[in-house]
Order: sequence, then structure tokens, then C-alpha cells
Amino acid sequence: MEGAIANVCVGGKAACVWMARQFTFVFPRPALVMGVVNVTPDSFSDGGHFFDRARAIEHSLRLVAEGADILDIGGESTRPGAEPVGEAEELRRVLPVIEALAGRVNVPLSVDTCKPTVARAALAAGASIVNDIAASRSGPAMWEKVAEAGAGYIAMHMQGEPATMQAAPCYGDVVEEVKAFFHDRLGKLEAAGVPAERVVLDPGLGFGKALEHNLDLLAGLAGYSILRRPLLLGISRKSFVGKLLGVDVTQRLSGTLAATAWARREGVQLFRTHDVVATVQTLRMTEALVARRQNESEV
Ligand code: HH2
Repeated sequence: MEGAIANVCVGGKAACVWMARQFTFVFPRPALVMGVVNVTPDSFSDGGHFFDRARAIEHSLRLVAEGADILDIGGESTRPGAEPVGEAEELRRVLPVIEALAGRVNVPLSVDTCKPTVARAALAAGASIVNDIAASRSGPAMWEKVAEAGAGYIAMHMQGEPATMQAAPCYGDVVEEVKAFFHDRLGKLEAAGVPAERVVLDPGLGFGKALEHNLDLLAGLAGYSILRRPLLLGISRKSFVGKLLGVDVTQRLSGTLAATAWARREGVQLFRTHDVVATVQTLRMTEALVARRQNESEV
């Protein structure tokens, strides 16, 4: 039975699954929207807006009401040059929010962290997914926690560290290098007890990438279908959108949605966003047009 589902996921038609504890998503299906909940004072686009616990919870409930399929709760900004946050402080920020939401929403909760101890506590508090932006460098400690809990895992590519990653990003062929990273991580995760069915891959737009690298990644999305795993993209309000269009962080929605429609057309199945309503509408419209053109019901 497993062989029947371990199939093409990106841009393909055959089914595959993503499992995250009690949640199972079967693809192809309408793309999943992951709403961002930054419990931080310094995130690049909404720092301080939801640092207050009650506001973070209220915002989370609003995102679910707007159509978010997953909530991604983070307590440490990863914007270039952000101050690292200690473990105790990160836990203080995210745990109460996860605990409060676990009993109140029926969508999976993801914890956006690169610390294994924070991941373990978040999973114990009711999270089902670990979104690891440092999958590039995590040793098995993080993966063991994910394996123990049967959690879903998002493996994101990043070149370097948040503090310095945008200083001089350098690639020969960015699409191929990220593909090699994904391949390597899928092998290491499997060895650590996290099977491919629990893993989603993310090329990490803006994480150690110059404008042309982000554009190359978006243009080359179809190349990842060979990995047979769903792809997630965090396009929302990113600085490459601002650089291309010459707009500040408050003016990046149109560019974000254009890239979202493109990526959906290329087969991406998960989108991490601050703007849930606009993203859901963009995805449903794109999906309807693709289905119409292909005379099929799903992409
Ligand atoms: N981007 C950000 C944070 N986490 N996770 C994944 N998987 N992919 C991304 O592209 C991604 C991510 C940055 O966005 P945000 O959380 O709004 O900003 P900050 O890191 O400043 O809190």
C-alpha cells in the first residue's frame, strides 16, 4: 500500500501523503495555507504586533477563521541580523500560545524553531509539526525529537546563519545545490527515524539568497518533482519582492501574490503567509484556472 502513495507530489498527478501526528494530508489537493504567528518583538514585517500573548492567540484564531490550514508559531526572528533568542525566552514566548491553541483549533500547530528542546516542549504542548529553518545544520538531536513524537517536519534550506546569511550568498547552480541538500536531508532524516512521508521541503527563499537566487529557485521549482515530496514556500513580504519592485515591507502583497500564483502553477502545495485571506483567494483562483485548462479537478 505504501508504494502506491510514495509517488510524484510536485507538479505531478499521483497521490502522496504528508503525515504529522494525528493529521494526514493527501496530495493532490487544494494547496495548504500556513498562517504566520510571530510571538516576537522584532520580526521583519510584523515584529511586536503579536508579542503580547493574548494578541498572538487572538491573531491565531483570526487566521484560522480566515482559512489557514496550519498555524506556524515562532518565538525567534530569523531576519538578517536578528538578535538570537535564548531557549528559556523562546519557550516563554511560544509555549503558552501553543497550549492555549491546542484545545481550541482543529488545524495542526507548527513550531518555527531550530532548537531541539523548544521543539520537544512544543510537541508535548500540542504542536504536530516542527518547522526547522536550520535543517541545513541541525544534527540528529532535532530529528530524534521529531521521530519520537511522530511529528511532521519542514526541512528548510539556508546558506549560512541568519546573522550573516545575506552578506554574500554564493552558489554555482542554486537549484541543483538546494536539490542536493534536500536529497541529503531526506536520507539523514530517514536514518534518524523520520520517514519521507513526514517531511515537507522548503528551498528557503531569502535565507542566504540574493535576488537572482530567489528568482532562479522560483523559476526552477519544477526540478524538485523528482524528490517526490511536497514543497512549501515562504514568499510572504520577503525582501526579494521589495528589491524587485522597489517597495518597502508594507507594499509587498501584490508581488507576493504574483509569485504565489506562479509557484502554485509549478506545483507547490504549501504556502507560509502573513496574509491568509489574499493567499487563499489567489490559490483558489489559480487552481480553478489550471483545472480548467487541464480539464482536471486538481493540480
Ligand atoms: N521564513 C521566515 C520564518 N520562517 N520558515 C519556513 N519554512 N520558510 C520560510 O520562508 C520562513 C520560515 C521569515 O518570516 P517571518 O517569520 O515573518 O519573519 P521573522 O523571521 O523576522 O520572524
